[in-house]
Amino acid sequence: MTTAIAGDRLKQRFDKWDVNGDGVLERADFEREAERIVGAFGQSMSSAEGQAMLKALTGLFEYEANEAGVGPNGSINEEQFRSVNEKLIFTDGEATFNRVLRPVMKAVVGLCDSDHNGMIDQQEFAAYLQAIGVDRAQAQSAFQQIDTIGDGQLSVDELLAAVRNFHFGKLDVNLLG
Ligand SMILES: [Ca+2]
Ligand SMILES: [Ca+2]
Repeated sequence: MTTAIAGDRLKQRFDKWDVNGDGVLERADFEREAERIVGAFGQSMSSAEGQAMLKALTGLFEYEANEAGVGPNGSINEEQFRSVNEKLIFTDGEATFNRVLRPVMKAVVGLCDSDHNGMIDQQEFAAYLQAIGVDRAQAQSAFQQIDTIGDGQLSVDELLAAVRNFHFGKLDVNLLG
């Protein structure tokens, strides 16, 4: 990995998640982000899929706030965010990363898995990228890179590996939007 890319990508992530633009991350930002993603899929927040995304993202905020030492109603500044996530991505190892991000990626799969087989096929993936605002032209090559098993379906584990690889600078598609 190159540290510069990793640093840029954490900065992008911070800015994206600071939905209300006040320079710190708080619980409300993660609630708004859940609403944004669920809305982009044309689903309601009261659906099971909407509730799963809200729970996953507020759970992620609680993890970040706890690690930053600010408490569940606190706010996380950019330096705290960088330090928590550098540790999570580069120091703690894959098992911890997967434990923290799995609920979010499962919620993503829940939102775009139109045929309910627990995996994302090419068509579902294209709809997903569109919902999170990633250039559709990237969909096919990204799909092939993420589908490491090569069965034409993306599993939650393959998607988690892709999010890690994005932060390591090994993949250019940002699956968290
Ligand atoms: Ca904020
Ligand atoms: Ca599917």
